Amino acid sequence: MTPPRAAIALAIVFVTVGLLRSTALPAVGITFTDVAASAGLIVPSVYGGVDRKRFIIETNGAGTAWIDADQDGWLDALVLGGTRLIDGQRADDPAIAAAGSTSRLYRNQHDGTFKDITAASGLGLTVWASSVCGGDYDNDGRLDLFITSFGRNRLFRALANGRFEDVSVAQGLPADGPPRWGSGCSFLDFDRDGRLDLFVSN
Ligand SMILES: [Ca+2]
Ligand SMILES: [Ca+2]
Ligand SMILES: [Ca+2]
Repeated sequence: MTPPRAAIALAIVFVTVGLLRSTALPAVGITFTDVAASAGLIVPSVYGGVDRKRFIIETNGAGTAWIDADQDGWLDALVLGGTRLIDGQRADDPAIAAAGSTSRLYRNQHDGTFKDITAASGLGLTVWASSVCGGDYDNDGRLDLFITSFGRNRLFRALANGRFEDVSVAQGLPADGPPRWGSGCSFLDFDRDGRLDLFVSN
């Protein structure tokens, strides 16, 4: 169906105004500097083969999140990671997990640097992690985390001691069956009952 002339004219006006606005914006004078090394955020993330990637899952990489994991008012960094396949096979290489390559949680030390607290946090997963979303699903005032992966997803409840506990099974989330590829996720109170619900895309 051909769009009416009035609609085309209106679209041209919007595009023109948009172009004028985009060219008229003043320079903000902000530059970004890579401070990862001085901040202590330089551990490489493993995600699939180094020289060759055979499957789509190896090519995507994983997400990160700024969360105040220890509730001290300073944002901490959660960097998700993946793993690697045995050469020529579809099985995960156990050497990756054995070498301690995991998702990592870094505590903000209030001076521009971060300390790796993965081991104490309970978030040291060696899986094909994909994305993370945060929400206080049990209304205890502490931000809980949901991490999606290829294989199965996990719900982590924040404990008072700064650790996160995997409560996926206890909360009725699927823990077996054929593997699925959890991609994005979001906590939302879709029925407005005051308790966060969970949306997961696959
Ligand atoms: Ca913090
Ligand atoms: Ca909570
Ligand atoms: Ca709800």
